[in-house]
Amino acid sequence: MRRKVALITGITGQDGSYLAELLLKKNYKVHGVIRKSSSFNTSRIDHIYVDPHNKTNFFLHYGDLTDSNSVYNIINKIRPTEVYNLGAQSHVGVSFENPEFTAEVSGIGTLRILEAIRFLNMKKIKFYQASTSELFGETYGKNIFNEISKFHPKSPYGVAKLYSYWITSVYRESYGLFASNGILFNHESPRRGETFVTRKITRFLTKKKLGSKEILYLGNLNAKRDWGHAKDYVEMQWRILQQKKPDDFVIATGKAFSVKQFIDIASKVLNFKIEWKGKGLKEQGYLIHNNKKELIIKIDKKYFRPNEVDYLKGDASKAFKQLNFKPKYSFKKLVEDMVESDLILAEKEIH
Ligand code: NAP
Ligand code: G4F
Repeated sequence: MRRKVALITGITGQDGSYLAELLLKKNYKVHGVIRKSSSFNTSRIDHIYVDPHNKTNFFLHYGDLTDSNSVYNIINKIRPTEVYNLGAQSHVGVSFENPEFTAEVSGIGTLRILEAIRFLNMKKIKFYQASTSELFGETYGKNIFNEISKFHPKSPYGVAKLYSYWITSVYRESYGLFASNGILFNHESPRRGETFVTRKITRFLTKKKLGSKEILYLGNLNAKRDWGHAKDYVEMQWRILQQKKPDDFVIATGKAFSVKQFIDIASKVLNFKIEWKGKGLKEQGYLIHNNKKELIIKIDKKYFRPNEVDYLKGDASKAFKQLNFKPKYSFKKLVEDMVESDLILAEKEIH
């Protein structure tokens, strides 16, 4: 049997880096697409990179999801057995500022891969699409979303991902491709990008622990998300492609916490106590320590989105049953992992 060869778009991102580690452990040959950048953008994968002049199972290729030729050429050259399309402009807030770019990368980018697979007649490739809980936006009376819930995206990012979701399904039905969607709810880790809210919080609080004088400016504190750990979730991405038939799966923890609750729990890990005062744009967070009160969290309107998904909680019953999904990280363990890792980082930065 031919050795498994994976191609990962978005390998330099949070999920791409964990997935590459997982597949290397499973003895895959792993190829990743990286974008040309004027500064280094490989910090999450530097530890697994080996100069290709030496023996390695890990290879990087310059390419871009906006460039059909690069997508086609890479797939033609590598002839992967599995393709994980994790590449995206993945920031919901930024998608309101760069809607067209977001559509090109997070929407049409998926079509470019599927078309390359079709043109090359590589029907044995298994294709994974990184779909998202941002496809949902309205509860329609239910307080939990699963594979048959109604979609109602609320951002240019959500709409781009909706296109990707459906084009994946259409290529599965029309051309018999093994093409599956993982509808993943928010997942975080110490490798989460620093402009996403969880990492923004853990970076801030850990620096505060070491005496920083900064103030944290945030947007909607009351939004609720179903937060899991990226390490648990990339394992499910792999399992989705190991199924006998292509299919779509929700991956979620089934619990939702607000941004404010995330702050409270992260603070507790650091033996901090936060007192909240005021409401709406005037809400403020005070750090209570040594009988002193320090104002450390304020609201800034600029972090509110023109349209917001207020609430997301997923029902992953199908994945529990068919993928044997058993997350190792609880919400508390996830927050602890992020805080502990950022504390080490903050200590390094000080010295
Ligand atoms: P991430 O950390 O933002 O990583 C995104 C990756 O996409 C990076 O490697 C980035 O490269 C790459 N990329 C951006 N534009 C590209 C382009 N034009 N061509 C090729 N690659 C491009 O995202 P993540 O959190 O790992 O998420 C992985 C995937 O899952 C994304 O598609 C995301 O939308 C989706 N998703 C994420 C979550 C979540 O909670 N994390 C939930 C559901 C779905 P650079 O490093 O060069 O920027
Ligand atoms: O951390 P966030 O930016 O993640 P968001 O918008 O939920 O999107 C992430 O999860 C999606 C899955 O549901 C992925 F598809 C997507 O790629 C991305 O990984 O924001 C979480 C919540 C939002 O309600 C936001 O309005 O936190 C709120 N928030 C409040 N203050 C903030 C801030 N978000 C950010 N980024 N920055 C703030 O200062």
